[in-house]
This record gives sequence, C-alpha cells and structure tokens, in this order.
Amino acid sequence: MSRHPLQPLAVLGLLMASPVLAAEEESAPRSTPGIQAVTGTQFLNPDAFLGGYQDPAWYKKNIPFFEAPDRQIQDVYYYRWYALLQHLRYATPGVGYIINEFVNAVWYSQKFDTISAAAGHHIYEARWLRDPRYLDDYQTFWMRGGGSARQYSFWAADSYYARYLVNGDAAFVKDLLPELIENFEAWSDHYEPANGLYWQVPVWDASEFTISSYQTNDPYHGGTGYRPSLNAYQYGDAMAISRIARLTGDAVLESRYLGRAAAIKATTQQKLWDPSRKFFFHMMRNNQAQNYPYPEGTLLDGREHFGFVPWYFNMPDPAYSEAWTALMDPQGFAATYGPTTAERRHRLFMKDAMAGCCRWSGVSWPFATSQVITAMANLLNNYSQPYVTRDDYFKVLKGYTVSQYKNGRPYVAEALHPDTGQWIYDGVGHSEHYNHSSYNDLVISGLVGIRPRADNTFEVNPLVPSTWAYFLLENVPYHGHLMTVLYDRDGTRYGQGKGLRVYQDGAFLGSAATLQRLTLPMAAPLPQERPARLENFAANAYATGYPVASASYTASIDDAQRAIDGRIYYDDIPNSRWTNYQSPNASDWLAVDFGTVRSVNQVRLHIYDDGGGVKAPASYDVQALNGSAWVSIAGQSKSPATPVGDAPNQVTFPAVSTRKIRVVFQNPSGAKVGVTELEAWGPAPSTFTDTFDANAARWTPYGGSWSATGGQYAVAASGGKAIAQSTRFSDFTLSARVTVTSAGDAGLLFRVTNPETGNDAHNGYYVGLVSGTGEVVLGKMNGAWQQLKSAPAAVQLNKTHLLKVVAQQGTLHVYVDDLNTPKLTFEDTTFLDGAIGLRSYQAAARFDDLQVSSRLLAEAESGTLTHILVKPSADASGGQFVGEIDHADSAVELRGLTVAKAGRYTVRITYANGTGGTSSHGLSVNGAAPQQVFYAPTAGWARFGTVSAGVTLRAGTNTLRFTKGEQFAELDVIEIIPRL
Ligand SMILES: [Ca+2]
Ligand SMILES: [Ca+2]
Ligand SMILES: [Ca+2]
Repeated sequence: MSRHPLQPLAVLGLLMASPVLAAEEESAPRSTPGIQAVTGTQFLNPDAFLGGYQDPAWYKKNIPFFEAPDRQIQDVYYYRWYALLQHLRYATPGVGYIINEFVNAVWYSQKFDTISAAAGHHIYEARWLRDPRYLDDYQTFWMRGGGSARQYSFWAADSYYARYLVNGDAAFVKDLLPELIENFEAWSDHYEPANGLYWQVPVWDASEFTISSYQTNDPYHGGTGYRPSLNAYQYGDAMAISRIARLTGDAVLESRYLGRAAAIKATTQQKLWDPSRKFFFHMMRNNQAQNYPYPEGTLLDGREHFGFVPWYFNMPDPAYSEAWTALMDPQGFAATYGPTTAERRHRLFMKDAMAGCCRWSGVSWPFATSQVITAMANLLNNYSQPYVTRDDYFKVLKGYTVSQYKNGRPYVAEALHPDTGQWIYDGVGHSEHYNHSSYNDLVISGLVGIRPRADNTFEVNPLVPSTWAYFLLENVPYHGHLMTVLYDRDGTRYGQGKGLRVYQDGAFLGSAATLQRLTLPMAAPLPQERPARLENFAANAYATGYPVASASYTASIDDAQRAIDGRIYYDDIPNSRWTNYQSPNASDWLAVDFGTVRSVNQVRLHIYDDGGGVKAPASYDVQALNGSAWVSIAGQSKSPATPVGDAPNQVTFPAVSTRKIRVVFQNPSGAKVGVTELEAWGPAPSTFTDTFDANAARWTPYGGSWSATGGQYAVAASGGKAIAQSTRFSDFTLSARVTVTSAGDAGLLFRVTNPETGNDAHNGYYVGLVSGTGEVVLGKMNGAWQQLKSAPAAVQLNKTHLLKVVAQQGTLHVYVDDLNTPKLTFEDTTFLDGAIGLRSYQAAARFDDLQVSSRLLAEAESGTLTHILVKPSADASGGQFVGEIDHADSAVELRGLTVAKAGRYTVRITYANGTGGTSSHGLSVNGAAPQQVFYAPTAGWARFGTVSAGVTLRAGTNTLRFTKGEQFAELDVIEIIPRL
C-alpha cells in the first residue's frame, strides 16, 4: 500500500473546453467569499480546465477562466493559481489570511513566516481573485498587523494602488493611506540627501551574490549602492500615494508626493543612467567598512535586470527606452529560459551559479522575470519606441512559461539555469511552487491586456501573437463587475461573432473587428460584498500556546498540530497534516482545544487522501465538549454529504459555545484517514457587554457561589471565578463596576486560557481591589499566583469602584475610578490573548456594567461640543451625528481616548461632506497645532464616508479636537486603530 504517492497535477490529456457550462456542483468553499453578486458570461466549462486539481470549487469561485491556443501558457496559468493557493494561509484570528513565500518557514522569515521581498508580486497576482478577504487581510497585516514591511525592498503603496485599480474599492486603499505614507517615509533611513537617492544592500533587494556583490568582500550581501530598484519602488510608491491622496480630496498631499516622485525620477535619470552604455546601473556608495574597491559614485561595470525595473512604474522619460535593446541582445539578457539577471558579456556572468543557492549573477529568477515582463508591457502600452516589439514580448513571456516545468509538469521553484531550463535552487519541503513572482498578472494585464484604470473606462490591449485565432478570459473581477474578453478571428470558436469582444456582467459591452487596443465606457464600480467577518478559531500558525490539537492516534511522521497550522496541502510533500496511518483503531478522533470557550457554527475539514493508505473516511461526526462529556453537535449539515478527499468538507450547525471540538472518523475500508487542516469558524465579536440585569447566562463559574441578583453578579465570600463565554481579546479596553463586600479582594481577569476550578487554576492576568490595604494589585497566574505590581487606591469596603484595564500587546494600564491617570502600568508579554473573567479571592463581591471592546470608538455627538448641532440619522453610528460645524469657534472635542502604548495610530473618521467639493477640518491631538484632514465629497449631507489620518498618541488618555477648516463637513464617529 503506497504511503503518500504524489498527486497528479494538471492532467495533460486533451480536454477541450466545451462552450456549454456544466451545472455547477454545490461544494464547500475554502474560504468565506465575498464574491460579486453579479453574474458573468458562461462561455467556458470550468471543469475542462481543472482536471487533476484538488478542490476545484475554489477555482470556480475565485479565478478568471482562461483559454488560449498555446497549451503551455494555458496550463501554467492554472498551475500558478494552484501555486498561489499553496501559500495562502489563515494565520490567526484577527489577522486572518497572509501569503507565504515558502511552503515552510525559513530562518529569516518574519511574523507568520512572511517575507516582504515578493509581497508586491503577491498583491499584483492575487488582485485578480474574486474573494476580497485574502488581500484585505494580507494588506492590512503589512501595515497594521505586525508585518515587517521593510525587511526587504517592497513597492507597497504602488501594489496597493494597483489592487485598487482592479477592485475599484477606494475606501479600502484610502483607509491605509496614513500607514502607506509612514512606510514610504521610513525609507528615509536609506536616503542620502546629498545626492537625492535611496541606497540599498543588494541582498535586501532580494538578490544575493550579484555581479556587484562579488566585487566586494561581502559577496553574499553585497556593498551598499544607489540602485535603480529601490529608487524606482519609491518613485512608484510616491506616485501611488499622490493618487490615493487625490481620492481623499487632499490636494496638498497629492501635490507633495507628485513632487517627491518627480525628484526621485530626475535624480535617478541623472545619476544612475550611463549615457554611453544606455542603461540604469547600481551606483557604488561610500563603503569603507567593506574595503570597497570603487569610490562613491562609480556606476557598476555590468548591466543587471534591475535596470529595467523603472519601467515597472512607468518612470523613465521616453528618451531612455533604448535600454531595452539589451533585453533581446544575445550578449545581454537574452536566454531561452531567461531573461538572465545579469548580462552575459560580463566576466562574472553565472559565477558560482551551480555551486548552490542563491546567485543573481545571471541565473534566471522568476522574481526578476516577472518584473521585466511587467515593465515590458508598460513600455509597449505607454511608450512609442523601436527597440522591442510585441513579438519580443511574446517570446520573453513564452520563455518564462516553458521555464515553469519540471518532469513535464508545470512547476516553479526558486531559480533556473537560463540556458538549460533546469531548476537549480529547489529543495524538498522548501521551494515547491515557490511564491516569489507573478505570472497570471502578466497574462491578464499584459498578454490579454486588461489595463487597469481608475475611471469608468475598460481598456484592453492584447499583446497576443497575430497568429492566434482565439483566446478567452472569462469573468475577471474588475471594479466590482465581472468582465469577459474574448477574441475569435472568424467567429467559429465561440459562436459569438468575429473579432475582439468585451462583456460586462454577462452582457455585451463592445467589440473591435481586429486585435487592437479597445477602450469602452463601463459601469461605475460596484462595492465589493464583504459578508460579516468570521474567524477560524482553530488556527495556530506557530504551534505554541493555544489552540492545541490532539488525536487518539497519530502516525509517526505526521502531527496533529500541523492540522491547525493554517496550511492546506493536499499533496504528499510538503507535509502539513495529521493522519492515523497504522492505527490499530477502527475509529480515531482529532480534537482542538481553543484554550477558551468559543462560539463556533462551522467546521471545515480539508481531508487528506493519498489514494493509498490514507483516504477519505467512511463517515465522521463533529462533537463538542459539554462539561466533561463529548456530545455530537446537533443539526450538522454536511457538504458534501459523503466525505471526499483532497477537498474541503464543510459542516454547518447552529452555533455552539465550547472550549473543545473533535471530529470522530470511521476509517474507510482498507485504509486510514488524514486531515491537512481542521478549521472551526465563528463570528468574532469585537465587543462584549453585560449589565447582569436579566441573568448571567453567558458566564461559566469555576468554583464559588455565584448569582445574578439585583441587576448585579455576586459571588459569596468563599471566592471563585467566572469566565465570560466565547470571549477572546488580545488588545482591548475592559471596565466594570466592582464592589467588595467582605475582607479580601475582587476584580477582573483577562487574557485567560485553560480555566479550571481553583484560585489560580488558569493562565492569565488578574487585577484586584484590596479593601483592607487600600490598593490595587496586578498579578498573573500560571497555575500559581505571581504578583507583578501594586499601587495605592482608595478602595473601600461596600463602595462601588470603576475598575478599568487597557491592554495593548505587552503594555497594561490599570485605572481605578480616575479614568485619566492610571494607578499602575506594567509591561508583560506572558499572555497575549484570552478570555475575560471575574474573580474574587476570599471576598464577597458584586460586579456590574462590564464592558470590553477591542475597538476604541468615540461618537462625535458624545464629545465636548462647541457651537455645533447634534442631529439624528438612522445611518449614523449611535443614531446621531454632529452637524453645522460652521463657525470659527465650532469644535468637537473627544476626551478620554485611552491607549496603552505611546506611538503612531490611525484615526478613522466617519464624516459626511455634501458640498460637492473637498472640505476639511483641523485635527488637534492633545492641544498641539492642528493638522488638516481632508474630506472628499460623499453622496450628500448625512451620507457618510470614511477617511483616515495618522496621529501620535501618548500612553494613557488623549484628546482629539476637530475644528472648522475649508468648507463644511459633518462628523459621526471616530475609531482609533493601533498598529501592532
Ligand atoms: Ca495544515
Ligand atoms: Ca446592572
Ligand atoms: Ca455618531
């Protein structure tokens, strides 16, 4: 019996696409899609293209379908969606999806194994997927979720704007503008004002062992230099920031970054261009530490692919286009499986290339190739020049395509020999389907030629060979619509008529008789549907802490924890699965302990099936822990009804609150079972409140005598704790009224996991009011009590005190009654998330009005208001907003905005601007000079939109003050958003 035979990839048999669409099967989605409500065309039969691919339903819900007369381009197109999918990973609740570069972690990867080097490629590629959640999460992660966006050079703002051009969602990209600006400005630590250029170390441009690096005594990293790459990225980012600023109505910002871009462009053209060699070069920076043999300002003695990167951003003036003669030059970059990363004529070309990873001395890197092909499509679309042609474009794209094979099947690893096509940096369990480049974006925006734009014009300019008689790209998500582009030279292929034809949401939009650039007016952007956010509470990317997976039996080479690592690999290699292979049992279970009670209404089992010893189960049952008993969850609706391997199996049910779930499997005949990922989904409330006026039904006591009486939750003098069910908060503001009514102490628990009966039988923090000593104490429990800090507080027996905790990562602030000055502050990172609870230690106590929120919101109408009017609106948060901020002395002052840590925050402002033009407010933080916040017009007065601003807040309480600026705007609510 074979243990884990390789899965067949795309079946290379001749499955011709039928023009008739088969009825789409109902199958479980891999994700929670917010897919357009619109329907598209149905010219292609998706099943004809998905032979051999696992989980075909995911492709049907997410990708544009593509048919071309060139079978290799078509096959690599579908393969590359598969390759991307292998790196799409649900990391942890709150963050959601991220995109990895390698299938397993490498030593230099950052949070959730991410690496920023190819993040620009990831975003360009994934912007054509229909489900907006993947990139919503991933882009937010880089700017707010703790991603190391500047570990490597990363054209962040450019890629975010490029995604906006496809999805048409201005609100999303505008919301991240403050962070994009700060990310851009943070590169000032790589900026040399004396010559107006950015410098970078080649390795941090994603390129080890370059021909410049070999000429230093640090060939791995290379010597610092002013590089066409980072300068072009910063140019692209400045242009993108300017364009996003235009969307917000901030003309000052728009103009400032247009100026920044122009300056970078001018300096790059002046200093990195060699007029005699007609190319952009790496220029040496003063580098004494490395004993650099070249003085500052020397241009490198060889061409590198980075010299083409400025065209990725449409940066160079037309006069510089002659650089492109090097691309097709046999002594330049031309290669069958190229282009090369350094020119062939250079004496260091391919130096050490076969000696091991990772050489950029000429080796063909998909990372570089996809940059060059993107740049080339820009050149062909936006410049008039005689140096490269459409035929050259196809030749290079075709070379890139045939590069992406191994043993006759589509494949991508790190890099390949440019002349033999052999993958030379390719390790098992490491670089499979290596996600470090784009390809489908090249097909869609270059070969088929959908040129994304901000306006309501659909532009397509195919770069396909004139010999092609047909192609079809179906249901491309674009501005919230589904666009189809087909070419049928004689009208016989698709029976829709001759020529180049465009469809919007299934309806004919326009056509041209021949292959040519076509621009058509189209409908305005439709908002993308984003259903209520669900989180996968089983995910644990790091295998430390909770959630914890366990099983009744686990095969020796497999691991239950890998079934909750966020990675879905149906293949044998890499291994990200649990199996019970060789189990003596007819039935085994796989369980997840969330560490705290969660509300779950959906389980997805990604069942591993190697076609040999491990197959889909005969049946399975999802169970929840109820007290100490496992019970089958009521109302399970399974899709599909019969378990299938190599696919998600979705089980929905009325929500259950439980700390542990498990799935009990019945083995199939003659085989065992496996799971590559077990997901447990449920809504993730960002707030929890309880006034205890009706009952305390949402609380689970662990010891003690608890009762909801008189609108409060009371515990008897023997003490004990109670945990709020299904709460899990990382960063939050928590407050409650606490009355201690006998000797001892009582207070709040937070970041609690693993609660059991017993004074200190849990993990987490406790803050308590001690009436006897008149103090507040902070401590942590890990089975035993450890006091961290105490402070005097006027705590009195039988007096009701307001106790408040503000937690942000490792910073904890505790307030008692006085909400302006914390009684104590402590730094500790032992526990970073968990449930909320109440606790008393040998004291009778009462609790009331408990509130916890991970969102810091302030309603404008609840502020301190001067010379304005509060107005009602059903559309406004809290039912009211503030209008008529019309006078020189009009002001909305929001006080008591408490954050745990000093630093940069984003303020998201919900406003209305019915003037039809741009308006503004002054925004002052803690009495400092105001900054201007600009408001683009909204649909009218009391019709709200959002804009974001970056502010610096101090630890503790802060005050924001809005005052009248240019024209007029109304304010509804503001939210303070932290950056991890
Ligand atoms: Ca897994
Ligand atoms: Ca109450
Ligand atoms: Ca409001």
